[in-house]
Amino acid sequence: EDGGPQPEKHCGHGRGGMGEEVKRKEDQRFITGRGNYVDDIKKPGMLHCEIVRSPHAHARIENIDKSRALDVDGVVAVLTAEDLLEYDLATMPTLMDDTQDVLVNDKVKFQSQEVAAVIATDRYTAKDGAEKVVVDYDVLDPVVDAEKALEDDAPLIRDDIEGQEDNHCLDWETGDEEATARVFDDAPVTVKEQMLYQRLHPAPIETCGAVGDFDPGKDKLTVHMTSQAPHIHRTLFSQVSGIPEHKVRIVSPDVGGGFGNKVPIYPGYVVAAAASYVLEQPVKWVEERSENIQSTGFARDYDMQGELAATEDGEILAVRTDVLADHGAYNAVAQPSKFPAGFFNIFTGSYDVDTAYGTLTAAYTNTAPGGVAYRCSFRVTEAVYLIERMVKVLADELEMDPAEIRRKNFIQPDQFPYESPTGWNYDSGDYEKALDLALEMADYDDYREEQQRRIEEDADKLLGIGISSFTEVVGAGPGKTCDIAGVEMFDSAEIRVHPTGNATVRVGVQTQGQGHETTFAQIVAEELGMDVDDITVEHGDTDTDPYGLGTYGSRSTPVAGAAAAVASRKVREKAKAIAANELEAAEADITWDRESGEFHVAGAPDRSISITEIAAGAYMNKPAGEDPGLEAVNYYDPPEMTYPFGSYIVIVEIDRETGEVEFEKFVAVDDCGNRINPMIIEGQIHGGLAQGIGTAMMEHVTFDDNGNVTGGDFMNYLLPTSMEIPEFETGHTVTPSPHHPIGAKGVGESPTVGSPPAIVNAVVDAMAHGGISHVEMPMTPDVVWEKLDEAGLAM
Ligand code: PCD
Repeated sequence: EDGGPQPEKHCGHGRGGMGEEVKRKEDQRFITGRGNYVDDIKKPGMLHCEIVRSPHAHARIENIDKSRALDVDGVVAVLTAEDLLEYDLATMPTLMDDTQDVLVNDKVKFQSQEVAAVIATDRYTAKDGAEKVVVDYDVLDPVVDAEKALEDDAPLIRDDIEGQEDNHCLDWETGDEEATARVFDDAPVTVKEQMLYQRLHPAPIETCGAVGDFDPGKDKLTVHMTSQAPHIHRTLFSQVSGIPEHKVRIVSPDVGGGFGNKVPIYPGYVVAAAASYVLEQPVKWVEERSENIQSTGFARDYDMQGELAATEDGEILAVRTDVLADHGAYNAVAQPSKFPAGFFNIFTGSYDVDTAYGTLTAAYTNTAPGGVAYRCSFRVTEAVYLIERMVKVLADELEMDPAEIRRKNFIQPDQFPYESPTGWNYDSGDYEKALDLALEMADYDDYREEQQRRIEEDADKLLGIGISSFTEVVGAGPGKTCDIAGVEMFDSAEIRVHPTGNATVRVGVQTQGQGHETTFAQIVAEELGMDVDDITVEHGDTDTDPYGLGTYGSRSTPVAGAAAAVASRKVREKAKAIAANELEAAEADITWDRESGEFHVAGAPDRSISITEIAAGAYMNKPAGEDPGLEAVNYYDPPEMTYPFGSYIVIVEIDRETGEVEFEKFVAVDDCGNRINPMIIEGQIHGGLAQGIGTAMMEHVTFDDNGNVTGGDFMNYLLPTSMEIPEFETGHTVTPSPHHPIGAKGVGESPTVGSPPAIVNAVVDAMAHGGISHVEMPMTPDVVWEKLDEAGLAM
């Protein structure tokens, strides 16, 4: 073994391997309009499905009258829970083992919940039919606020759960309560802050959709669907429908963005599949934008109390937190089943803190179910927000520089592997190096002076500087601790080198825009010395791809990427025997040279051969005793997760007259270990930072007291556009993961996780001299102006 690519040295063998900025193979198809998304799929005889949704957030269904809908010319069927009951499909399990109605049987629990489905010859007719379904509701009082939901007189939402007497969903705790209390009692300094991580909605360009296609001839159900996790969806579809798993095929074609929104199974998918089974014709269901925002998995909605105990000179002694979580009408959070609060335990962040304790209470409310990991490895976003905000609160309390206080508390490079007080094993890190680079790129000292000058001169615009030095945790498994619906979280890759010297790679993960068709080919190109153009990557079809757990939680590189490297090395091992045969040398004398990507005969450098050249040998001239063929598969169970990190510095200007916040400078330094494709990484960082800005400045799903979603469309749920996005300055350091075969960590979510606290810290920083310690997200101008006013800084 040659030890794999080395940090910073893996660039440029010129074959499109590790570290090269290979242009994205898939973009040829996307930019010429040849992508193939679910809504592009057309089948002979295909019908269309439209879902009738409840206008009420909480109501009992008294009657559903289908007759007028069935009278519409072109309407083929109207399905209700009663129809689905016959096939035992009226309910489905959530990823957290709760039971959710596919179509409401008795009681509606959130606005826009699925009540009936109209199937027609085209989409418009289906919509006309849906408007003619008459549903009689007995409207009940809703509760859309987690705190109110837990009050004694709150209406009971889950009367379908036996023994459930209130809206309490679950309790969770981590760390050492007593030890933490002792540290807080004796600590010279303590700080406390209450902060809401507001309800957000991932907003992929493509909404959710499916084409159910039951083939009665083969007794086989194919579902083309917008899925981030096709294999696990196949297993669940089989379990729920009773159709044997080998008779179920899930195809995830091109997916127009996932962001965690396409991890759960939604009623619409099940309805399309069930309808095609019942009607024996393909049925397409594609959601509209407001249906997506109002009924599919939301994210965040954590109301957090943060506390730090520290010494006078800023050494953090303990962290404590208490969270109230809104889980919506069902417990449908999308995270490994043993982690009811996701990876929130990691709330001690990048800091070497001995003692920590956290509690969480979750409530049911009359809102859409969710708690999906929106560009977030299972609640790490909330955890990072908590600790990075609290460090700023402490710095202000102690009048210390926020960079200095971070430096003082960082876990040091020689402490890795590091075990956190809540039991998490960080693989590697060099936090100070990333922070120093970010400070330098941001001209930190100059801006501090400028900030002071503006305060002294009572300038119209305040300057604020925010820092976030986050640590992420991505790449779930290992299987022993992480599973989805019981299936352990491993991933896979299969490589077939064909006789003419090119290869097909199939992976268990599923790209939604991340560029896997390019980066997985790069991993294999690096390991096999092949040209990246000679490698095709396939994914998203459970009939042909090896089983994998899917793409979310930035796990593709850490897990399937590792599988691709290991499978490549298996191929290389077999190729070695063929190389020996071709070069007429003993196998023991053959060595692999990463630089040239060829096998050499030891001591005779002119006698060399590439895998492309010997592929034919595997089929036409195989050595005695070897099996024909040149392929390998690997199922990779990661020994640990990977811990990417970074330091972001945001400099804002705040208009004291309007409360408007403008970005003056936005610096992002990321470390994701060895980098496969720096250009793709930069794209990932830009996209994630834009979403972080949306989070901090604009996005919020809101409800009125009647349970109406008031932030349920793009008029009211504000997404950032290019107008709101500043220039980003990106930088990187490289600290390889010691346990990953190519030393890589995930990176896709880092920018969304790391940036909101940096932005809020910057806005708070601008007003800190007025005594402001916190500003709630989204920081719209009115919110900021109120704070300016409170601080006596408004003009
Ligand atoms: N990379 C490189 N290197 C390294 C790492 C990484 O190169 N070191 C790259 C890869 O290969 C890819 C990317 O980058 O391509 C990413 O990766 P990762 O980190 O591994 O991740 P993934 O798994 O692949 O993915 C996932 C993510 C997530 S999670 C999200 S949200 C988002 C991101 O991804 N999404 C999306 N990004 C994106 N992009 C796009 N375009 N679209 C989308 O949708 Mo979740 O949990 O689901 O919430």
